[in-house]
Amino acid sequence: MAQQIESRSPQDPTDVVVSAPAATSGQVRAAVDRARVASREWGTAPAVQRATALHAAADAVAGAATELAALIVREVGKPVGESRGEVARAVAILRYFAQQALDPDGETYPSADGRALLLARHRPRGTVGLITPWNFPIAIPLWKAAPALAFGNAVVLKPAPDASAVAIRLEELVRTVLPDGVLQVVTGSAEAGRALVESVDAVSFTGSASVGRLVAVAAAARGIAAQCEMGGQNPSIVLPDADIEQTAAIIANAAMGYAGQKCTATSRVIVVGDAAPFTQALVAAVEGLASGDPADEATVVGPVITEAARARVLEAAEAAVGSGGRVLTGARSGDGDGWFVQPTLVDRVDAGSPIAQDEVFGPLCALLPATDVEDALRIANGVPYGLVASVFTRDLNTALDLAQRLDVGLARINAPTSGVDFHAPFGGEKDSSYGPREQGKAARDFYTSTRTITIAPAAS
Ligand code: UN1
Repeated sequence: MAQQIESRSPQDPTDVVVSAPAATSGQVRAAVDRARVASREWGTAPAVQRATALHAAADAVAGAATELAALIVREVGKPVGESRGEVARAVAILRYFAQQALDPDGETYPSADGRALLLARHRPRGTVGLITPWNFPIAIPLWKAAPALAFGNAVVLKPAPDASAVAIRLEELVRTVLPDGVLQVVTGSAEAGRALVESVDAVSFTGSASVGRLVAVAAAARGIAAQCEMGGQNPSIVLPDADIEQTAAIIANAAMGYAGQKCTATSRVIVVGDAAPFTQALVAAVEGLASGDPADEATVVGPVITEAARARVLEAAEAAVGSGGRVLTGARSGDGDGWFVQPTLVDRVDAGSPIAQDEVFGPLCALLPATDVEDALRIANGVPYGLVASVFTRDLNTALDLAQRLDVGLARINAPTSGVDFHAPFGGEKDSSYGPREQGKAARDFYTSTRTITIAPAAS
């Protein structure tokens, strides 16, 4: 019998949201073959046709916004306000890349003899494989698929098993407005992912650093382009002149919103100088966050995705305590039958300890003291990841200096680490990312290759 994948609601694990057969390698290859056939026409169709189709896809998603938000709440436990925001973001992404399909598709250059026409044109790569995580079940598939499609590629999407239902519904919605085979979803887990990397023309991945590395290596072995967005261990640096209440509120949300399950979540708060007043404000802000049923309008912190994820958060907190850390709040399971865990703050931890180095991917944040700005910078950069960092200060010179010297892809001054702008480049340094940036105008660099064309006059 074919293996099944099953996606359960994290707030009510008895609720099986979808159960579907896991795609075999053969089925994945068949989907890629179909996509390849479809890509020929799609890639050579007038750009305006692709733009129109992507606008129609945006309409289809917008038309189902309420239903999709409810499905996101149910399947991955994202609080309803954030789920609605994610669907709205997905619609905006589709419209943004629909327009980009009509942007200039290359550049001209002066030719050697001054008479010939020398130009470089962007062309699709062919069929792109997308491997996406469960935590942004519609925005991430679309911020990869929309540019891929806009620039003339066909797409085969393999979502994380825990987000299969949202991906299946997305495919149903956009299938009606796109040519056959241009966007296909294959549900499955590692075998399907491997088969995809083994058969597509380029692969874009978001997920853990360990799997991302495997994807990059497998892609390199085949000589195809890869783009991997992996983890983060994101710091927020709080300088003594920062507004304590406002900063505490922003960091509490960035660390604990959606139970910290974002690669952009704040995992370390580095406080320069006397940490006591800020620590007190942060504990109060975290304890003030509404947690519980993600379908409740007020909820900011819902459950974590699985039982194993909850165990990982509790174990990380315990390990921190074992090495001298102090729990300021949380470190316990939450109420209810789902995978709830209380937002957890720990201080007195060593900057080199696992809680301050690894990506736990849950509502867990470490407070670290720093003697001065240089010390804070050293701690902030002293991890294997480099996705995003925040600095809270009114001192423009220090802000500018840190924005230069933080080893990250996104530096944010007086703004949360989480919440990215789809129209600007996104990606990190070190173990956080591999390959070209996603989103904004940068997306084209990955989803296209260029052909340099010389047209010289024939002898008359
Ligand atoms: C956001 O913070 O708005 O998987 C997006 C992730 C990131 C996306 C974060 N790639 O969490």
